[in-house]
Amino acid sequence: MRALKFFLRMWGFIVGMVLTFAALPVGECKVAVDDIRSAFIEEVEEVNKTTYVIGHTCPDSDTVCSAIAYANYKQQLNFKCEPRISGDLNKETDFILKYFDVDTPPVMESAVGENIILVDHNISAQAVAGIDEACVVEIIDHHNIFGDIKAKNPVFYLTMPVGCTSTIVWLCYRQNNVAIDKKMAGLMFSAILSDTDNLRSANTTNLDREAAKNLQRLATIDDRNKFFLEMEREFTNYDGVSEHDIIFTDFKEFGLCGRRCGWSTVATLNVEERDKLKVRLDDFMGKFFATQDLEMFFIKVHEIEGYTAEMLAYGTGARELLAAALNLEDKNRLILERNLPNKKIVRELTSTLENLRAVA
Ligand SMILES: [Mn+2]
Repeated sequence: MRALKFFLRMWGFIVGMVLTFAALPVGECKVAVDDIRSAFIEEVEEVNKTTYVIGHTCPDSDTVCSAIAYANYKQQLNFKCEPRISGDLNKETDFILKYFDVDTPPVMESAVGENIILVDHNISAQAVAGIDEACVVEIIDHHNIFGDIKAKNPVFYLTMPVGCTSTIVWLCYRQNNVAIDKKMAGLMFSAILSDTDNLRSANTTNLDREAAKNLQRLATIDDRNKFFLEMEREFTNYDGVSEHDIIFTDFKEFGLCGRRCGWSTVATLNVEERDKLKVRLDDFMGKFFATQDLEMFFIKVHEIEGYTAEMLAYGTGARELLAAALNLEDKNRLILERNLPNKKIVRELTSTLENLRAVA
């Protein structure tokens, strides 16, 4: 009972802290976040046992950079903490770590028996193997909560509806007056640009903008747009990469009113690159689609410079459906003058299909 009361009190405190974070200009709150953590964790953490900070599998830049920066933050607060990754780096993250001269963290094969801090995810399907037999002590995240990560101990769970986990990590540094060196600033800055598409995506908040502005200064990056394009140049270089691999770099299967569909998101640098890649992918898909057990296959090829996109669609009626869903006149050239989030397009597709059915 006492433990429960204590937990509830602490929980109220955390919620209060999060609200305070949101309401106050950074730096005005006098209580440190880790005043809470020590009360919770002392009983579950063996002294001298290292806690590993790790992001999701198929790591992206936010997941890797947040793990490194958060481990650094904990180290500065005298916790034994080290970053780990749960898969190979993509080209973008590789560029970022090299640019800021930061070592790639070791890959963790299994979390069994380890103390773990999860960053940038909160479901076991995306977590490192063995997470069910690990001791999760913290979760720092900005995603929807599905809640299938189990912990036998109270956890420090810091989640905020912002565009990037690194924004939350930045807030932890600021809140606790922990110094942010140039390297860590560079990593968090890059992660924010990566997760928010250079602060343009729909999930970008003012807090992300504030964090990016502060971190850009600390990382001594002069031109944000120039840096972002440089960062994406390698990532979107598909020379020597097969069409199959391009399509499956970011691929998801989803249900559209009971139909099995595929969705691939492909990034390119500018309109010329987008047009070139479109021809390549279209040629390939002409044959490849028939080999897939899917009713429809959508590919969104977007370009980073102007933030436009072109949709490719395969399967009976797929182009017509997409044109109707997005109010596009030419079903043979499905251009989005402004890139839309995948979720929004799928929502439009679903409601259009439902309406068509209702009419039929
Ligand atoms: Mn993220």
